[in-house]
Amino acid sequence: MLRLHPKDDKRGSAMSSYLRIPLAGLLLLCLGAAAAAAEVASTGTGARRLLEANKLPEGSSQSNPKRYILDVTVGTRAPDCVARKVILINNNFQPRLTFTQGDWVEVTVVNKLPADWPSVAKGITVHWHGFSLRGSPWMDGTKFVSQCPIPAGTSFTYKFQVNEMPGSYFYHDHSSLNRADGLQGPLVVLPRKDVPPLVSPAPDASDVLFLTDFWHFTGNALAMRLNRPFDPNQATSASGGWCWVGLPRSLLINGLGNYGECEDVYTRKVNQTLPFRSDGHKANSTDLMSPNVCVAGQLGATAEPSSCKVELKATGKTTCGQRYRVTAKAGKTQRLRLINAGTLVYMTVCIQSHTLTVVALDAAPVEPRDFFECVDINTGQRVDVLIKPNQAGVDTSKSYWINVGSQYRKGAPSAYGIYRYESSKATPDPSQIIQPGPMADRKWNTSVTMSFRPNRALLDSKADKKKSTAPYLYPNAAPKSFKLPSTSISRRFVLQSTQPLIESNGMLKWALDSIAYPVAPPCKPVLDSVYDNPNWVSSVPPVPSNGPNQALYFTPKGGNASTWEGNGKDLQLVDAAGSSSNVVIKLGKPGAASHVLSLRPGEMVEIVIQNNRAGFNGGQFASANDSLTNNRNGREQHSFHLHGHHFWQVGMGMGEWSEDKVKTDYNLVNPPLRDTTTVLSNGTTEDKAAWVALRFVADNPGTWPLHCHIAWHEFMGQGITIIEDAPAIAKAKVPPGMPSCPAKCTYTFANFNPNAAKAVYGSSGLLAPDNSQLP
Ligand SMILES: [Cu+2]
Repeated sequence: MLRLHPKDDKRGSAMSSYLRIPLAGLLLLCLGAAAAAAEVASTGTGARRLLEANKLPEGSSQSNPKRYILDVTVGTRAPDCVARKVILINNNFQPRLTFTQGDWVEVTVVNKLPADWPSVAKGITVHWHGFSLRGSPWMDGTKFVSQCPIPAGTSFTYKFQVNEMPGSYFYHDHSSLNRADGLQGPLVVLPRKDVPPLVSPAPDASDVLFLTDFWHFTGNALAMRLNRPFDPNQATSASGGWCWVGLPRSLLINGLGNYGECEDVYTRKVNQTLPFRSDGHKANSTDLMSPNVCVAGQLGATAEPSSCKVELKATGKTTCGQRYRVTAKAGKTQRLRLINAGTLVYMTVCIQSHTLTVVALDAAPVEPRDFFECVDINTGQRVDVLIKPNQAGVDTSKSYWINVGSQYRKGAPSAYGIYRYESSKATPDPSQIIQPGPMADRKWNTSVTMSFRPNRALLDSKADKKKSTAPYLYPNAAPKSFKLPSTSISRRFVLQSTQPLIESNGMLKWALDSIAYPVAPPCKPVLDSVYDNPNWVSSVPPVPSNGPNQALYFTPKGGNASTWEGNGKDLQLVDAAGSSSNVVIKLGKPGAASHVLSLRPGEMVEIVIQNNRAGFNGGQFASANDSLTNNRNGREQHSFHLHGHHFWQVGMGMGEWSEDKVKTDYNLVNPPLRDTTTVLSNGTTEDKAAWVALRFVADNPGTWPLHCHIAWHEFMGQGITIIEDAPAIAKAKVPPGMPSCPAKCTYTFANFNPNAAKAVYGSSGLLAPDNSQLP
């Protein structure tokens, strides 16, 4: 489906000839937004509604696309009872977008963030999470990979065909931490009427649970503190010291949560009924003042709300105490689209007394599987479930709890919603709340995760002209992407995930093969660099004293597994056990730089992500005299998301990956198809290694990040850019009107400086919760 064009519009100079949307055009778009307001649809009333983004329905052809406008502003809301400034889209918090498969769409993002918004000068982007965007790699919405960000006061229109599987997705900012503040929302792709249904008969009703984790400071203000020296010896009074973001203050279900289960504190009563956390613990003031984890003795600790009582003023209108309710009908099948759009937390979603039938993972259809009460979703993942009628033990005159619990983050909160049968007026009994329990006690382990089977009947369905039907993958009739992974691979990449300290500046990073995203990349998207020069990848500056700029790989066959094909001049492939079947990588000193993985057209590759201990490869300062150093032999779980593709999750396991795992732990026949996967740690102790192996066909020319979807980890550098089929990129047509690039580009932010921070973030240095503006 990639449309190749003669390079007839090749730009003379790299950036200067980008078209900009003329001011007159921008005004017209804004007027369009106002005119569209009357067409906003909702699925409910009051705080329970899921709002649709403004929509200007028209035709759906390339020349007559469906047009949408996302008007990005800031306003005060109290999603979890604590009032603060959040990002709004068309004046709504996290509204839903709905496309239909095969639609041509144009989505105009109007950046109206105010001048005092943290990091407003960095601009914004919108990424279509889970979309492969075949033929439209410039529309991926990734800062400095597919585009430069959209500056405040301007707009950019994303244009593409919804050439995707029907299913559950989301859209979100992919430039900084703005998505923690609300610059995101659910994205549903409806099937065309003539494609086979996901399940038959079709569900009677459908709802979305858009799940997020939420803080009381803005995402960029919190992220700024991650960009200070971790090494106490390198921190100064001007830089301050590194601080972790801490636990989310609440989880939100469709924008509704209750900080510390505070809803009764709003009326001056501490709620001692509903547990604060998934271990059943009830909230107290200590929970509500979860301290910032800062490097000992460093500047930067910031006061947080200390209790509900302090933060909640009885000023009248509030959503406080409200819970999202799914309304179910007796005798009817309900579909729920569960979307974990959090920035940090791995979630377990439970619906009391009900069996959840999983029918799709990350939009990809799976053979249905039943789970009693609970399913797991890591950040970036989607799980579609059916709740079938007439379940044993379910009384349809009652209501039941929905529990969204946190995993892996001890002390992180839960959120509660209500699964209400329409004949029921009562709220469920608090004593009946179910708790998912810690990961170690749960069923959703590696073998369960690997046991999902792709729904081949749907993926393989073909057009039937006699019956006027289209294939499920319409308009992708038979994409190579869905070719089974048993085909032999051409190359295997092994990416070691670690958390090194950078020696030169004492910064803490997350890295792959010891290379983290740079703070200041070249001021040009990677996609444009490859477009201008398909051999650009060979000119990527190497990491100082380290050697590589490209991901390392080896040929897996023919007894040649110890031979590097790639750019590994300073690297060794060390056979730790004296056997070529047990290959590990030894790397040089960690650094922060452009890091790319270049794929040839049409090859099937395997990428292994090895979750190694934080200080692997000598990247830590063993002598650093801070308490956090003691933890640096540990590991954390991560949620790796690949742009531009669904991949076959061919293997997943604990311990160190080795060639032997292909025989013992791989499924090359019918593995799960996903776009986001967990790289586990050992649930309870976090001291054991784990790995995941992915395969896909490089048939989608473009530049596609592979990164941790924990936004804070990504911010700290945990990702790599895949360059796919550079010659085809160079022949593609650049869409007109891409945002122009700033003079200076940063992935992250300048080091902390108290005076500069005050100027940008207000007198407290951060944007604090603001009860005076409670609506
Ligand atoms: Cu991560």
